[in-house]
Amino acid sequence: GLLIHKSLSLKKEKIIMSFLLESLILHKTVKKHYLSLAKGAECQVTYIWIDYSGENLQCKTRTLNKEPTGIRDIPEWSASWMDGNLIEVTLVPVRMFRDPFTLDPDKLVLCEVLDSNRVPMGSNQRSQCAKVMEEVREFEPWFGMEQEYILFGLDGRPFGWAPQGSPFTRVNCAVGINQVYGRDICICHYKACLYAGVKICGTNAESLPSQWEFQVGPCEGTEMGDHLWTARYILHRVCEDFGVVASLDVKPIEDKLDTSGCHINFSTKEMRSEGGLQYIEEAIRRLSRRHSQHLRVYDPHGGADNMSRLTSQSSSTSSFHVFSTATSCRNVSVRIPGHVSRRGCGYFEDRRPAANCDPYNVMRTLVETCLLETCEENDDVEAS
Ligand SMILES: *[C@@H]1O[C@H](CO)[C@@H](O)[C@H](O)[C@H]1NC(C)=O
Ligand SMILES: *[C@@H]1O[C@H](CO)[C@@H](O)[C@H](O)[C@H]1NC(C)=O
Ligand SMILES: CC(=O)N[C@H]1CO[C@H](CO)[C@@H](O)[C@@H]1O
Repeated sequence: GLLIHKSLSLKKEKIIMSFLLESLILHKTVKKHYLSLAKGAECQVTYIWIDYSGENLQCKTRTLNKEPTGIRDIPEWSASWMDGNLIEVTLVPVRMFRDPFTLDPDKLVLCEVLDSNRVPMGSNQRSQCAKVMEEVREFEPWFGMEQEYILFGLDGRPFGWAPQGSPFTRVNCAVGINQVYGRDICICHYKACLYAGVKICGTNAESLPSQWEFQVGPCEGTEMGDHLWTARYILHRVCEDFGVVASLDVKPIEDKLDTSGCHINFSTKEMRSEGGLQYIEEAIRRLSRRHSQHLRVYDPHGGADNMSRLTSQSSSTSSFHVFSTATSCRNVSVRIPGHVSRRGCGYFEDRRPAANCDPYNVMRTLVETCLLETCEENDDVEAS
């Protein structure tokens, strides 16, 4: 938020506030001049990493003398890590993208964060995920994820909403200025992701005005998490330019049923081949026995967010308490898309992950339950 000096009168506060808001979002055209300055041989590399909360991203930028041709050309770096104590950590580059903000040859590089013993910090779950993906490499696990988010103005209200709330009813994939707010952000984010090399595969307006979705995939193994986190970074940066905030909170608007999720599609080579439906059904059987274990890792607060999201009051979310599955149905935990059931092979969709989930945790747990662990009995005692 904005810090206003306490001793200012309310009126002055308001004037300064509106001045600050304007200076935050205006004059972006001025920036064009600086971005158009001739480039030398140097390359700006922006290091991106997941912070202690496991939800937010941080970044900082340095100059390299020449353009890196791959991840190996980008050196490790250090950063300070603040989670009550201030410690020094190491940033280890894991995946490189083109920088859609300062353009070629500049790069974005997603990093893992290691402590002084080179152990990943607790909120950095990528290496654990990578280990499991290595174990199941021969299954060729593919993922696709659908990130929902809600835009907020700097006044703290959903972007474009009147103080008394949104006058409009639920819409999905809607068109028209009276139905959707903030399409520019969706479009620019899409373009920026494509430029960067993020495997974004679509976008649409979601069920609340100012709620949007983008999809990333198909990605194999750990790549899924790398591309989704980078797409999130690009979203927050695009929003900075437009003077709005993208919230990945599960339920940022108290009095609305609408929530934001991050559905995940999953398949293996067997599921994608002829006769794959039986492997899909077996995976879903396994998932049904581990409902509460999965909910615990499907949001960053150990399951606390799922309660508010999976109310089963809305037509497109499922119950928090009971695992459910069906074909071409939106209000279930896990669904088999209609076209997959007709074709007899393909993938399934787990609709439970929260918008603020850590994709590395979600993918790892899916793979563990569906491909690695034997869970014959119903060990899901807590869900009932
Ligand atoms: C996931 O599957 C659903 C249902 O078939 C589809 O609509 C969606 O586009 C897929 N998303 C991704 C990211 O693969
Ligand atoms: C999903 O919605 C349909 C129709 O609204 C309803 O008949 C069905 O019981 C719901 N399923 C679950 C699992 O809540
Ligand atoms: C299984 C699970 O994750 N349950 C949690 C979901 O959210 C509620 C409410 O915060 C928690 O009490 C549960 O432990």
